[in-house]
Amino acid sequence: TETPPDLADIAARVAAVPVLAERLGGDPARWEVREIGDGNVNSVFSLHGPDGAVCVKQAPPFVRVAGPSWPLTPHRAHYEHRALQEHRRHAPDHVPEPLHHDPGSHLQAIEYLDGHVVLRQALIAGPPPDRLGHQLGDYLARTLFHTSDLALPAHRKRALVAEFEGNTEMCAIMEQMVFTEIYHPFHRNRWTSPHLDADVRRLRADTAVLIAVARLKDRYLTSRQALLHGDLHTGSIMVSDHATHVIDQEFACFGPMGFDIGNLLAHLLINYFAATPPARGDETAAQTRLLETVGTVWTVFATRFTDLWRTTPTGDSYPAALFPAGTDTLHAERLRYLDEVFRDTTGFCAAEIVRRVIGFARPADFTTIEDAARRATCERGALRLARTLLLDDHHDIHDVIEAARRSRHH
Ligand code: SR1
Ligand code: MG
Repeated sequence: TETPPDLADIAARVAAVPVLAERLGGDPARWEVREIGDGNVNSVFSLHGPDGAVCVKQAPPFVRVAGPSWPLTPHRAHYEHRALQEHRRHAPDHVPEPLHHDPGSHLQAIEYLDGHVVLRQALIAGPPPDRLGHQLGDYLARTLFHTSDLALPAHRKRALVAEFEGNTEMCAIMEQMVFTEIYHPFHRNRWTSPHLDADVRRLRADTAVLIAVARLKDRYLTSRQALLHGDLHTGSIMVSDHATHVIDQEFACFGPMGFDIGNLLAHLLINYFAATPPARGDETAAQTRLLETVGTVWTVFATRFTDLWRTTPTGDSYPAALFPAGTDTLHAERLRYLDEVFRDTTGFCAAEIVRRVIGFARPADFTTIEDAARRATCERGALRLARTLLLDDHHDIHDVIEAARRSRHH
């Protein structure tokens, strides 16, 4: 009963914006318009003309996959556009160019990423691209450092925080979906039943788990550490042979850096568990590469972030008047800061894994496994990892990688 998208209307709206019409060239009646989105929330189109292409996103006043029965603010398009602008400024190699935003129709146009595919699909089909871990570690370091109090003067930071506080409806989705509704009976939950029924019951009855997750929710609600992407899963990342671009910033808000990093690691690890063979077996080459990528994301993030802090400490929290750039006075303090980000990262990684097994938005890595018993085996391994990440200390990223291996073999 879904209404087919009005492709002619999309073309007409684009034709009315000179900068877009020029980019495409030729007669708008002859542009090739296709719906290309497969995300949960928005409709996405590509438009090709003789001179070029653009990507167009339209935010209907509801959740795309659910339809009008699940209303959702279309103003999410505004926050996505603003986050694209802010993040693009700091990581131009990894964020597509925002070209246009029409607040009236909640329509945005973004650079068309030629030759790219969605990372989740690439990982379901094969190993991670070689440079993925470096590129995403670099993206995270740049976007998170430059939107934090380490880089921004306080007045600018407060203004940005105030601006993104308006994205409340989108944050509320995360607050509910990630930290709350999966831990009690809720009509949108949909785990692999009956295979995982006992696992879900056990998790919900575990007070230590519930407290650990509530602590993370409190952190998501109260921290304004940096401007987050807010939904950094592998469906929000496009890759080509050489490049990696991050899209879909509609959940952008200020929050703890570990929320973005943990989300990304969760989805790399979900793919690792989804490839679990039915019987106990060695890791495949693709799985080994995934774990290496997990390690690289964190180490590149931590190294670049430290370099940025050392060389461009332009923010107000550790004033340059007291801690001049290029000195080593803050060496131990930087390690402590990153330790805290790492603790957040492992926690949010765990929370994201759990919600993707039990909740509404289950990832294709798992759902494309047709055999329910086999799917449950993969998902159970992921839940095992999440539980240990929530409850036990993990000193560094190698501990996390070893915990993933143990959880798969259990
Ligand atoms: C209603 S939105 C469902 C999920 O899809 C998005 O990608 C977010 O992760 C959200 O939780
Ligand atoms: Mg999305």
